[in-house]
Amino acid sequence: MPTAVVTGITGQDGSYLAELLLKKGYRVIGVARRSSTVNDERIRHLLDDITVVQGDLQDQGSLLSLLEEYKPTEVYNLAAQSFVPTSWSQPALTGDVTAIGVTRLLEAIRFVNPKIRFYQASSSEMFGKVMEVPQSEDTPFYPRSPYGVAKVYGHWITVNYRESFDMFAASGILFNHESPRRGMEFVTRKIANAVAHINLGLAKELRLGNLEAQRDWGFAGDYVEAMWLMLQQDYPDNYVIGTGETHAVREFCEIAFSHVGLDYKEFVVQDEKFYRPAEVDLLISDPAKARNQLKWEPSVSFKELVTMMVDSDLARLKKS
Ligand code: NAP
Ligand code: G4F
Repeated sequence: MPTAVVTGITGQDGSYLAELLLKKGYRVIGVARRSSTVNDERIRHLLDDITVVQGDLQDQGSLLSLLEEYKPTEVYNLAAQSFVPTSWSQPALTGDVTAIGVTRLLEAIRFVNPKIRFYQASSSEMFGKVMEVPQSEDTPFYPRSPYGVAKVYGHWITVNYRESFDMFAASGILFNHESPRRGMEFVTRKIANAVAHINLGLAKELRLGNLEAQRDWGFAGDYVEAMWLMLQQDYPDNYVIGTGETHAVREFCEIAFSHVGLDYKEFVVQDEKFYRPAEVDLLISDPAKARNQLKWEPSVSFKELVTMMVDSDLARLKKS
């Protein structure tokens, strides 16, 4: 039975990846940082099947000892301070976790067993103020937030350990991927949750920032399959993962509200508070390499994603 270590197990992607790896017959070791309250909402249904161990990307020793104890063949680094606005209010923490944390994990692998295959969760935020449209593995980076800057470091240190130490270190440059398990502060979940509240008479408006920003949005469940595929290749590489389509935040609102028979214009209020110091205006992937080499394709359309998220929040609220 192969063993995989997944950092960020309590996050959106950690939960989907754990489900996928269990289905494929892995022993899954999830790494969670210590907190004063239980934070296992997304993985509660998996707790009988996975092992959750304490570890923190800010603590080198914890990473070394968990690799020594569980002897994985694959490590997926999904942990990060991943919310872009927080990276302006906590830039040093974001750098320590999202950038230097990658080095700590790579160092732990190098010391314990350099044959371990490593996946780094890189991001389309690295393209930032885009240098070409669409964005591929060869597009130069121009990050626009401390988060984007930290991810560029994480990407290059992964490439550097591949080249310096011949380690199997892959970097997945994933475009935005969403699901009913997305954190509430990200725009898609914020919209889906607000639509459900408004539809049930529990809220009257939705305050948002820039409605014109465009993103290449896919379904998180599809994207974790690409992570796994990257570690099954003969050689480690960089891969762009996205749908190849882009949509504005405004379109997400339009579809989400109209799904419950409402007009978003009557409920959405633009609020300066949610604008960013520097915006990423347009992201759209060129996923040709993933399609050709990994044989990876997304299975959920934009409209299906929006309606899945609204339906899920409606069902959750009705139940509670
Ligand atoms: P998420 O839901 O925010 O999950 C982040 C995870 O990292 C959580 O489990 C969090 O733990 C953990 N974490 C934070 N700081 C940590 C630390 N110091 N030590 C150990 N764990 C720590 O993010 P996601 O959407 O699943 O994304 C997974 C990864 O992909 C992230 O690296 C993200 O930056 C990257 N990414 C995401 C997208 C996307 O669209 N979702 C696109 C490209 C790249 P707590 O639960 O305790 O907070
Ligand atoms: O949902 P968002 O916060 O995601 P963002 O900034 O694109 O980052 C996400 O995707 C990245 C991949 O490209 C990941 F690496 C990262 O970890 C994260 O998962 O915002 C999307 C867009 C932005 O342009 C933002 O300005 O939505 C716009 N927006 C408009 N109003 C808003 C809001 N975003 C948020 N969070 N809240 C608003 O009220």
